[in-house]
Amino acid sequence: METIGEKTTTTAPPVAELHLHIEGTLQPELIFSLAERNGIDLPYQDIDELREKYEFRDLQSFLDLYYANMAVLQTEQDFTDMTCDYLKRAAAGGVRHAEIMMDPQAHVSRGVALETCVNGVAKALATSNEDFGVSTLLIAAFLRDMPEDSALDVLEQLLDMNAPIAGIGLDSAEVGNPPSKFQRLYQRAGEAGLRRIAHAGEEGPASYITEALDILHVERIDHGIRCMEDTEVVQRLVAEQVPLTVCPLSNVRLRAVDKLEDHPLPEMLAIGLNVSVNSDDPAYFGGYVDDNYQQLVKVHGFSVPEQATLAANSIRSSFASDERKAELLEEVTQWVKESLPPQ
Ligand code: ES4
Ligand code: ZN
Repeated sequence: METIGEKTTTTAPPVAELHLHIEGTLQPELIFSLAERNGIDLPYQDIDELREKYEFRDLQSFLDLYYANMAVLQTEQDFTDMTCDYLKRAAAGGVRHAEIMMDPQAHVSRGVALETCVNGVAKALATSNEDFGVSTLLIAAFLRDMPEDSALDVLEQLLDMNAPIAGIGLDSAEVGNPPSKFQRLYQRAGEAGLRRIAHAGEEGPASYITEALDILHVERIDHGIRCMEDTEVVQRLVAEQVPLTVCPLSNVRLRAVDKLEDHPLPEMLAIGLNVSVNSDDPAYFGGYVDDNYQQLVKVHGFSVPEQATLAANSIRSSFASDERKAELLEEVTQWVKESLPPQ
């Protein structure tokens, strides 16, 4: 705890970041420097003109810009640089473990080799502990607005090349692309011993959450906020303590909720859902995990114990080893001691 003048501030707790798209960490400055390095013409004059595009109406309007900006990622080094930038910034904001999604199909479909994108990200992750004090693992996310056969093809290639992936995820345009479309993909991933997660209930209905659990056999739901529209789904998620990786600033920017004041996270926490706080695409949504915590504290008045519960949920819901989880849970206990005012 720091005291600045009259004001008492707490730093964000040590956390596991469980919902992060590495391509969503591409900052405008890096977009411009990679464009120059790779001789790519951007359809924006300067960083300010690019920033003007960061007003999103919905998920699709964001995805259009997110995929367009990936054009600057060409070489293995580009992917490594982007990943190192994220790790450095995340570590400064209290992230101690990160489970990082990447979208291989978004790169292969524009002519970048699978090895280039996977090896580039994996290279930064291989030394993340030594370099930044962040343990990491990689999750290959598949684009639900593409055919299942494309995902199956890329998964087979990832397995053939022995890619260092711990699991698979499902992202991109949700409505009209239900989890059931990917039954064979998740079956194959399960047979290959991979962990399974999926976005559900971000823009799509609560029934997609149920499908992801029952048809895809996922261990975590990314977002899941629309569970709140169905009491039976909520009861099940509470009973089974299914982890929901919530991204408050993302939900506001993509207009899933009107403003942070209206976000369901406080109620979700109060009724015993297993929720954590994550950044999703921090370069696009105005903040990293610590920024999400800071704004939640400001707008919803989350207490130190409430923040500690969110942090502990993130660690327990991660795919880290039991030893690593114990170590990080101890750090949360320490953070609580340092953050509570002296008795
Ligand atoms: C995403 Cl916020 C969000 N939702 C779905 N897919 C995504 N890919 C990157 N960010
Ligand atoms: Zn996401």
